[in-house]
This record gives sequence, structure tokens and C-alpha cells, in this order.
Amino acid sequence: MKVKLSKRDALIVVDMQKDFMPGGALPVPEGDKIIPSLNKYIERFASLTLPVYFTRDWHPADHISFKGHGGIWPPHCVQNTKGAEFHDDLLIPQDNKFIISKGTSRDFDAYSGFQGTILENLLKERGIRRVFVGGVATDYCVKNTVLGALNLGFQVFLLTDGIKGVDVNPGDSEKAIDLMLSEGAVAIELKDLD
Ligand code: VGL
Ligand code: ZN
Repeated sequence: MKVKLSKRDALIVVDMQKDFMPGGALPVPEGDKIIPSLNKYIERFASLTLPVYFTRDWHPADHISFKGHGGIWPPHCVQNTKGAEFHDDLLIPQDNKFIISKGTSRDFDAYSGFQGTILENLLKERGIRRVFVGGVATDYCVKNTVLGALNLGFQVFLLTDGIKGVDVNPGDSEKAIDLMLSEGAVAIELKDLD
């Protein structure tokens, strides 16, 4: 399949933060392996002056998703810590890039980049119709961001060479991909970009 990018397209890069990479507090196995292909998508969008949205988990230290505070996760992506930084190898364009922080209040979690953020407004005010989504984790924040975008009426392309999952239960990522596709997302890879 060939997809030609146009001015109503945007790239969404989900949670490519140190804590989600090998060695981090909540590592996605091989999460860093998708950086080269994500960087190629980022370069492509940037070279066409298309916007790139980087979501980040950005939790207070006592966030409800953390063990000991009612949640299931080890503390991760605490605001202004090293682990919350984007991976050093991730390309962050100078222009037309936006950082979307989520999960910022103690009592609410957000797996979707649209939940409690201005992402929808930013996309709609720019006339964006189609979003291209990659990042981590396939079975949590990528899944929920993709489903959120579909629900809001965006066309969604899932970057199959730019996602990695945690698979807390074996098969979670595959199931998540099946769900996203059955809800209307279209799977593409780098070579499909015209
Ligand atoms: C995520 C678990 C907890 C994610 C965030 O980015 O997929 N997963 N917080
Ligand atoms: Zn989190």
C-alpha cells in the first residue's frame, strides 16, 4: 500500500521515555529498537513541515498508578526526573513539534494521549484529519491513543515497524494490534510512505 503524506497529516510518537526503555523503571523489552525507524518517520514529517506530537507520561511522585498508591506499576516517568526524559537518540525537531504531557494529576491516570490533554484541540485547530501513531507501549498507551483518535473521528495509521509492547500477559501486544485494526486503524510501515 502507498500512502502519500499531505498537509492534514500528523505524526504522534507515544511515550519514548527513558523509563520505558531497557534499563528504565518500567522497561518495554527492546523499546529502544524502534528508535531508528521512528526517527525516519520524524524526519519525513519534519521535512514536509508536518507537525510531530510527542506524548509523555508525566506523573507526580505519588501517582495513583504506582504500587503503594493504589496502582500496579513501579514508579515511572516522575515529572522532572531523568527517567521521564525522552530517549537521547530520539530526534526532536526544532519546529512544528509539540510535547503532550499526560497522567499529570495524582488521582488520574491516562493511557491515551488525548485523555486530559489538549491534543485533540491542537490537531483540530490545525485541520489535521489523519494521524500516524508509533511508540510504546503497544498494549497500553499506543492502543489507547489509537482508539482515542479513532473515536474522535481521525483516520489512524498504525506504524507497525515503530511500536513495541510490554506483554505483561503473553500475546497482549498482538491482541492490541488486532483490536486497533478491527476498530479501523490501518497498519503501515516505512516503505508504504510514498
Ligand atoms: C504506560 C504503563 C503505565 C505506557 C504508561 O506508556 O504505555 N504503560 N504508564
Ligand atoms: Zn504511567
